[in-house]
Amino acid sequence: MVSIQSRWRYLFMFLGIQLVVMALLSREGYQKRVSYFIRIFRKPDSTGRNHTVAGVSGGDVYANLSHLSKAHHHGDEMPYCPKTSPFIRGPIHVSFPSGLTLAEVQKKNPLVVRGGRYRPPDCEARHRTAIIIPHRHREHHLKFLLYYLHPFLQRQQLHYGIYIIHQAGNYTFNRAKLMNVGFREAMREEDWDCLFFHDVDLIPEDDRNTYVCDSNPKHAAIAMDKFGYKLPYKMYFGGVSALTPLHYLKMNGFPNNYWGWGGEDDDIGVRVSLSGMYITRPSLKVGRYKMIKHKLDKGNDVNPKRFNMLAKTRQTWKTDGMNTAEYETISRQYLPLYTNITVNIGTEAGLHPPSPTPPPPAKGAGKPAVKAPAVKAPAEAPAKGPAKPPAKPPAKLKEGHPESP
Ligand code: UDH
Ligand code: MN
Repeated sequence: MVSIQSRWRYLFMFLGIQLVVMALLSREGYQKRVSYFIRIFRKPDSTGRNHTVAGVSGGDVYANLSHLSKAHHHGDEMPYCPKTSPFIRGPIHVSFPSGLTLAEVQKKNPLVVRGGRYRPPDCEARHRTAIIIPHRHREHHLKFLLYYLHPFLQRQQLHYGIYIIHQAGNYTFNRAKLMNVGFREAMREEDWDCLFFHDVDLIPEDDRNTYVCDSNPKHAAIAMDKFGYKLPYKMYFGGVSALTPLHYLKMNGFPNNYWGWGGEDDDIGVRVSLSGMYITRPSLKVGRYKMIKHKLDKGNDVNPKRFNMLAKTRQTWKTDGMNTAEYETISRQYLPLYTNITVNIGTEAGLHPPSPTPPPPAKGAGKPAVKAPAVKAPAEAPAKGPAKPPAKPPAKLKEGHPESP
């Protein structure tokens, strides 16, 4: 016979078990359980690298960074950072959760200061790297890039700054010219020893891909998911590349005349060899990137002149580039996670094409537009002249974007 007392006991036990099961199955509880199991499966070894099992690849880009905030060295006498950062771990897990906000990114990066600058708190960085990002209407991508890039660069113990070069207006996009703007505007602020020219939608997937310069221009984004993690063709130089100020000036920067999508990255690759340098690359294992999926933007139609222009790079590189980049800075904002430089780069017809309507007043800052100290008139697209008809890519330059229209 079961007493009344023990019946009550059974009833309470039953209810208790029910409650526990419900809590475990509730969304949050369930997620916590799952991430607990993922954590115990992913054991860092003595080198600090991630070993992943159960199909989970790559580590958390923020792992181990939090204790940095506590280690504050004061005074001038800081030791140099080690040659290889102890935070480097290898593969990084990249995904794009909905609902991420810039405020969250800011909170996760407490040591990043105004304008998106950072220095390691406990050692003197061996490298000063500026990241130059050409941008228009890609705020959604920018948010993810900042989420991953800040901790990625901190893992490498770099002194770094992030610059967004924002093309004002709706005229056709010009990626390469924005890079010239970025180069000049970044170098005006600090003595950067390396510049990373970086598409907004490419997320590095391995922190051994160090954002420092080589003795020659370096192409970093050699293994993108969209090309099956392979180099699409030998001369490819798009996505993410790294040059010292000397490399950049030696090749006269990037071309100013590629309006719209395509060709400018190949032109830049050709400039490297025309100026007596060569392209270096990390290994395929390390130079891995995920591209956030997107369509071709409005205002960035495929440039039909690109192959004709590419065929002439040998004749044009010295007279079209950094020495002829003309633009007007509209505003410069030192935001918490990056420096935003909004710029008028004009059109194919020049910086101030004759127009029947007066140009709109410069927005932002309220300060007068600062004219770049650039010199000559902008180099125009090759004059109409009797253009030769190679409407196809030069034999050696297979185009790098199979899925482009
Ligand atoms: N960019 C902008 N805004 C634009 C256009 C370009 O910010 O309107 C910048 C941005 O940094 C971007 C970079 O320029 O990452 C290069 O442009 P892209 O991303 O359009 O070039 P991509 O080679 O384009 O990635 C591939 C065409 C996509 C069509 C694929 C359909 N499946
Ligand atoms: Mn892209």
